[in-house]
Amino acid sequence: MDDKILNLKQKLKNELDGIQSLVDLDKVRVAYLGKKGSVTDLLKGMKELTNEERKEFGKKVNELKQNVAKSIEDKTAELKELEIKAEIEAMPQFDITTPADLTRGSYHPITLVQRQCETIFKSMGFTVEDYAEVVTDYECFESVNIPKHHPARDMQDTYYLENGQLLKSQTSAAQNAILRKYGKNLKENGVPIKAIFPGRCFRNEATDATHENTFFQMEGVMVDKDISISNLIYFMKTMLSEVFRKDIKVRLRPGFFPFVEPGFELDINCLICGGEGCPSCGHGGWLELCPCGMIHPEVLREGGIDPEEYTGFAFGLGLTRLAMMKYGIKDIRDLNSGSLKALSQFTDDE
Ligand code: FA5
Repeated sequence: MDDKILNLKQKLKNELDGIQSLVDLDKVRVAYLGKKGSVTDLLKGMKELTNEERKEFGKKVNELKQNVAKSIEDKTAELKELEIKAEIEAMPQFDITTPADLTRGSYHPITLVQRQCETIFKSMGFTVEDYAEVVTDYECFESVNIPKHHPARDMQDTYYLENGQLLKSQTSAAQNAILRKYGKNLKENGVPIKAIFPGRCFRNEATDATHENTFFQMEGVMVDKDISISNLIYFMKTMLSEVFRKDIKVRLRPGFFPFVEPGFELDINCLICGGEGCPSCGHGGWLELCPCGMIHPEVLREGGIDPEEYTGFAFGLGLTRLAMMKYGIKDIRDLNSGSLKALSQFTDDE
């Protein structure tokens, strides 16, 4: 019997020496320690032994079992280490003496302009609000006085989702929520509503140098007693002179939006061509930048605010177009191009 044990030990050693993979090693484990394995097999011969011999032999088989398990364990560790070494060797080699590339990322021009606008409006007491991109028909249209089938909907070719919601086509979609959020403080404590809400908008547009299907707007509202067009013009002027820090020509002309009355279009003289006319301004010399107006009484009422007592203004600044004018970007499509060469050259001038 002792010979059998010795033979098994020697056999196992030889086999382990030749093993190269963990899969093969597991086969050896089963062959020795499994239910029908060689070590378990040794116990079958015990019937012929005397009690005393059986005790002695049982002890030896147990020792052998532990021995085999330990050898397999050691071999497993050895193979795992070899595997890791092979993985490391297969990895691409780095030359640690190469100087580091310290080029830093940069903010997208729209982010830069948005942050500038936020800083300007915050300094004038406005809060900055965030709003969803997927909204309901009520939020985007009905709450701002554009009922179903109103022709003004044709101006915004909207992406509807199968569940009836839609991708926000204008930041005005947040107006009702803002009026409701701050209306209580206005009515109970006399604190004016002053908020801006930048956001991404989506329209099914035929794209050109000034139109994208995905673009940014920044909405702003102010509601209090006795708010008038003069307040609106003051805030628009302040914002533009802070953003551009130079004299720019703007013009205000009548514009129709169902949620303002009266409504205006605020255009900026094209800074790419100086007003001569070019593809960046649709050859008109002026670029529609920031429609605005006095909030329609229906919109105030729908937001829970009494239009007999309060008035307010709203504007919808085209942030993407503002970035174009501020940084001299001729084609709006460059802004969504993802081209680092085109987009990484702008910095914050604050
Ligand atoms: C609106 O979206 C109104 N909600 C704005 C408004 C708010 C009016 C509050 C009155 C009071 P309009 O569709 O004109 O209006 O878009 C506003 C601005 O967003 C435009 O002047 C333009 O600067 C920008 N804009 C509109 N469509 C696009 C587009 N496809 N690509 C890039 N910019 C666009």
